[in-house]
Amino acid sequence: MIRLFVAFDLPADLRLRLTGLRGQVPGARWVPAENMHLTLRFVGEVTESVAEDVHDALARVAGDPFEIQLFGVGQFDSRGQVHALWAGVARNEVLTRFQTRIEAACQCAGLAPESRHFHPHVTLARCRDTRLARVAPFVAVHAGFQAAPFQVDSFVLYSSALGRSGPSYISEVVYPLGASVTTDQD
Ligand code: 3AM
Repeated sequence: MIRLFVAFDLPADLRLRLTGLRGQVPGARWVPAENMHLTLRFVGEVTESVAEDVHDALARVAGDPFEIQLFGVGQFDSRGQVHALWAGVARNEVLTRFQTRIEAACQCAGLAPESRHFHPHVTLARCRDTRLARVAPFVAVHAGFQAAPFQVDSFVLYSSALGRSGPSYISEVVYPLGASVTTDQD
């Protein structure tokens, strides 16, 4: 079995800038710069055979490079407990359409539809035992966060290994955007 997800990689200077947002938040474990990405689809644990089908479907996703801008910060929470802190993404219809194509490709490969609404973000920290009120200062301080737009010209199929010191991600396949799509008939 292999644990997979699909994401956009981020430029190194942007990841460095995001590490500058770290602050005093009780219970926050900050994501190392090399692990930062913008998730498009969590695939989960699949067999090698399903992984091949996902790869084949992703290889057929066409699209041109486009720009993304990170904007604002926020948190995922439920019942007053915060699970993650994130940097948000400025409203972007191209990104929304692109993610829909990734979702369609994953379903073509036999995956169950993702039930959760796509909320584009870059996770900055995962939190444990962090009450909502404790992240309010962090969110207030960085409410105006805005990064320079960057161009995405590829997307990545990552594998994820869960270790004791946190997950480590390996870039399994990079799919360029704007390149002509090849098929078995070519
Ligand atoms: O870094 P982010 O948050 O964008 O949260 C996990 C991470 O995305 C997400 O997949 C990415 C790589 O681990 N993830 C992990 N487990 C998940 C699950 N069961 C999940 N997303 C949805 N459902």
